[in-house]
Amino acid sequence: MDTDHIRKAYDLAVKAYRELGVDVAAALTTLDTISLSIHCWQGDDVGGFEKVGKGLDGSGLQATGNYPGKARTPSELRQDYVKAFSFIPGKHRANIHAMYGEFKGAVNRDQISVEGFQGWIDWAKDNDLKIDFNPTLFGHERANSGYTLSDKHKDVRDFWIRHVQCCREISEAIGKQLGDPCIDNIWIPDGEKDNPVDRAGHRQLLADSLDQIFAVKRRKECTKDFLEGKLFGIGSEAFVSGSHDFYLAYAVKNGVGFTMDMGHYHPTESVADKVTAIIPFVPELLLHVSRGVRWDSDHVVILNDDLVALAEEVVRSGSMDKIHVALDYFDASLNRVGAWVTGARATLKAMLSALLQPWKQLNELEEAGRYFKRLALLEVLKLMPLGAVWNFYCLQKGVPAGIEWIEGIEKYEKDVLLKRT
Ligand code: RNT
Ligand code: ZN
Repeated sequence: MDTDHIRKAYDLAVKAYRELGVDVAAALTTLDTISLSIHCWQGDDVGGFEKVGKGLDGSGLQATGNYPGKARTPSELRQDYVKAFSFIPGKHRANIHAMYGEFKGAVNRDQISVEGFQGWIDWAKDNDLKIDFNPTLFGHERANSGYTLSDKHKDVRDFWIRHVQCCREISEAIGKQLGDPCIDNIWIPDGEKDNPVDRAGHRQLLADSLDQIFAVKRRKECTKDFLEGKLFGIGSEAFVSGSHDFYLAYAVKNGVGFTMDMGHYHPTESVADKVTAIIPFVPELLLHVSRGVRWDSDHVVILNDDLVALAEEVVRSGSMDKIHVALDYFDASLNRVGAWVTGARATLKAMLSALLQPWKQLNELEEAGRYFKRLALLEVLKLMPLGAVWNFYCLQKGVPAGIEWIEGIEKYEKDVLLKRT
């Protein structure tokens, strides 16, 4: 895109926003502080690199599609990741899962240690990235019952408690080496296809497992724990031990971070509305930005109303410093690197659109009961030149502004991805 044209359009946009009382430069400065945690699992359809313990995947995580070119090795995944980062303006984070460790021999999940992640850490250092982490409690023979931390069998629970402990230690080591707290997000698949008679029993066991896990203290400047609930999964339609309510109560009581995934609620429920309901009562909030189509389908994130509403609530909450934004989706039916970039750019655009609102003025109208003007102004905002500001931001950050990034992805597909057979 013509850079002169981008600058001219930006200058006009700045003036147009100024008329509404919006400081565009200030919005861009804030946008620059937003660091998205970008999920490695979009790159290989939630595969991982393990050599041991593979079990049924009862997790309900379905990456559908068989588009060619998926990353098969750690180096391919990291190469694709770096390519994706090159099209996303700003400084972002890599979010990896325990199953992406690189171990010399067969190391089971209750034995993993930071050595298996040194390749990731060194890569992060080379690319000036920070890392977040997730224990992997699915796709393993010890999870074949459909339960892990809330299984009725002590040996199964103990195995997974050990795994989560290893992961918290790894997260701490990652955070220490990279000089930035590594977010450790715990999600478990536990649940049942049909109605269990003992919901209480599973939930008591889950609380007990978590108590054991968090009894070990980790350095807050190196790692932070988060808990992610869910409504249902494939094979856990009737019951999920770690539901939203369960973890919310647990997180509030125990001062643990809380995660909300946009795909983990009833389709008419607004995750955006939950932000300010929860943020005062938990230490920090992690958002998994996803797109459910009819169900928790984890489609590639796009700039839609749900995403904009979420971004608005994050910005308006006045607690941006307590909110972390991560991406979580996996689509195997199209170019995976392009999927990463599409979702990341959409999320940043949503944030920018929220930052470009005259919040103070809207709030004054609200307090004065001038609801017509509030409504009308919000409608006017929808057609403001957001794209011109976005293009300028990309230019400033040295990433393609217009459609060039799409061509960049297609070139990478031709030169690299389609050569993987
Ligand atoms: C699953 C959760 C969880 C996973 C990742 C891979 O429903 O959303 O966050 O997507 O751990
Ligand atoms: Zn999630």
